[in-house]
Amino acid sequence: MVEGPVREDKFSFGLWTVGWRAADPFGDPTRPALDAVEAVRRLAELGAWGVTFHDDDLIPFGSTESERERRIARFSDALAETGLVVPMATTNLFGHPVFKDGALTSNDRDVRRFALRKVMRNMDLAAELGARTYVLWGGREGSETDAAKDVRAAMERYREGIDTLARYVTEQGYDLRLALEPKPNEPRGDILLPTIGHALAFISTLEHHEIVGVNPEVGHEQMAGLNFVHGIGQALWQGKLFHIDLNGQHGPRYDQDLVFGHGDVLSAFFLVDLLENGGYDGPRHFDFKPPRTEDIEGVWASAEANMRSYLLLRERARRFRADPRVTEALAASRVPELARPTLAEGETPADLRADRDSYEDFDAESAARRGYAYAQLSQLAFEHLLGD
Ligand code: GLT
Ligand code: MN
Ligand code: MN
Repeated sequence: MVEGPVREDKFSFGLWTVGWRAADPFGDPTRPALDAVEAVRRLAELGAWGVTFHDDDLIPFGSTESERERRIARFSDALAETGLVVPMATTNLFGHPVFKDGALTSNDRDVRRFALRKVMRNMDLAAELGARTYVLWGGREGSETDAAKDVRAAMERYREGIDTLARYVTEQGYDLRLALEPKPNEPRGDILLPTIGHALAFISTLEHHEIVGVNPEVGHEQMAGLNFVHGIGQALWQGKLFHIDLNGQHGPRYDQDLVFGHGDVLSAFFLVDLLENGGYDGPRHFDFKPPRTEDIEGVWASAEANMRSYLLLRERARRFRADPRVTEALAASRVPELARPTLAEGETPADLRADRDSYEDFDAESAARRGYAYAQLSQLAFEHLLGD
């Protein structure tokens, strides 16, 4: 049994997750609309710490100014009543048909300008509500045919768009950082910035790169057959893990958005171990879809399941790290040795070249015979995961 969740765990949920009405490309919604105030209250009762939203989750597209204000006021009151915070906000740049060819990279310049304004408007609200991260998921930035998109021009417009928004944030004095969310495909046949690696490379080209990072989602990397833990490791190493979307996925197929851990559970174990020990102290944000089969009680059961899965994995990861057999196995596998620089302090390439031990007198055959003992180590992790 695990205790919690408590606010300090920093669990957050998108309004669009528990509020998903479960319409899919083949069927109608199976659940009624969920009021944002009700979502805030139930999430707080379950022990969540934060709630996140798209502009259109809170204020339907096309609402009048007075309707907008009314909805924001109700939402703010619910936050004050429950103590829930808004750590992150984002923009819906994919739902309305105007975005059918994308937003920041639509071929239509008017659409690109409209998209920037839509983001700016919600950034004002995000800052007002105290958010520290602004997510940009470019779900419609892409194409179905390579004839339609000049990718080099699209990247240029993407760069212009993100830099314009980063500049806006800076000039407004908002304490907000931008986090780009990669995804390989769906809803577009191919989406630009499909993986963490693409996004990191893109960010390095930005003028305002220091306030732009990534918001990787478990299932999105796994849809592309990639190792999520490795992607997160690299994002952390580059100081770019600004936010994270936790969920579950069974390998390359459509985006399942399952409950966290309910996919590749071994990867989820190593992910939690990395987040807990790798210097990440941001939100543990769940971007899942309560299954279409569930009624509203099932929605709350699945929301709770995300947090319980995380806590269980965290407890297993802690036991793994505290186990003396693991310390021994890590040493036998020479895992700590990787932290040691390959060159000695002050050693130059010329010094290395002159070091006979490293090459001329190196016994490659005997080094090749040394095993890495990963089998024992990996089984220890597996057994800790199963609670043994
Ligand atoms: C959409 C998408 C998610 C993104 C959200 C942010 S919207 O639900 O599937 O992965 O995180 O725009
Ligand atoms: Mn997501
Ligand atoms: Mn997803």
